[in-house]
Amino acid sequence: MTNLPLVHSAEVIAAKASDKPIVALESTIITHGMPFPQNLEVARQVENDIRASGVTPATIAVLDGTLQIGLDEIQLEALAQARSVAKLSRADLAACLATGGTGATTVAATMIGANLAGIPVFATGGIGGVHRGAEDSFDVSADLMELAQTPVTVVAAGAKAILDVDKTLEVLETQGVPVIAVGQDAFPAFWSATSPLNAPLRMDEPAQIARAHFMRIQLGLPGGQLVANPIPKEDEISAQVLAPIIAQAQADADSHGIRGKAVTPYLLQRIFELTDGRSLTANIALVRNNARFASKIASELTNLSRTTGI
Ligand code: PSU
Ligand code: MN
Repeated sequence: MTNLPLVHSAEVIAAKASDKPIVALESTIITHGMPFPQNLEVARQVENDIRASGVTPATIAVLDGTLQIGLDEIQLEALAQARSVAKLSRADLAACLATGGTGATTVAATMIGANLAGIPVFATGGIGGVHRGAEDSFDVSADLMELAQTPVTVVAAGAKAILDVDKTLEVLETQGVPVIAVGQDAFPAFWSATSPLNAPLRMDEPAQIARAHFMRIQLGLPGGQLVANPIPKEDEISAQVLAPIIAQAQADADSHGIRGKAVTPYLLQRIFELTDGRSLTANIALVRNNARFASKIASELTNLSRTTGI
């Protein structure tokens, strides 16, 4: 481990030294999920939401061949403004580090980094999933398989309606990933608080989610948990409003031959344009909401490990 190019920010080092809770954050949402300068404002806001909860944020990214656990203000700003930054998932992480590259981490790669750094909780907007038409394209995000093997609890606002939510839940079930809705039975659909599908599990208290995370470790089960935290009602865009916009974005992606890892960023950008930016306002609200909830889980997990010594 000693030769791993892993660098912690000063803030994360201080939190670790005093056993304070930490919440990991991904960086692809900054580089590929939102336009500049909103991406930088949101990244800062989300970090501050976590700090305001008495928890330390750790945004994860690869900078010049080092895996950064926590970014300082200058690094965050540089990443938010950088052009053509690589999007790193499980498949890309080692190659980027080995060649001294720079890249933003997806949910999958952020989970790997958080786990290496001993951070059990991670907040984001939405996870990748099974894309519509996956029966032809085979486009299934590596995020789902990561949840099955890396023990990090991920707080997200469900799966985006650009995905096939039914198939995404089926793959998660097959992979043995607990999917836990918060405050409602319905599995949330990112910009919309509900979807026609129920989540397999429901827990309304962060302490329950922390205990379940802990119990998986005690059982020797690999993998994490997906916490599906709905967007606050006042910020949501209804599924009816979104349906034709998503169909349009999908049709545009198909007609432009968008493939592979370019699909998700393309669809997000197209939906941003087609909603005149409303999708971004909703996205910001839900990420902040997830950061606050993840902070509570992280605090509960810290209490649990203090009392149990594990
Ligand atoms: N959802 C968002 N914004 C994003 C992503 C998802 O609202 O930026 C990113 C996350 O980093 C996620 C990735 O892990 O997209 C999934 O990409 P793919 O579908 O190529 O696996
Ligand atoms: Mn994909």
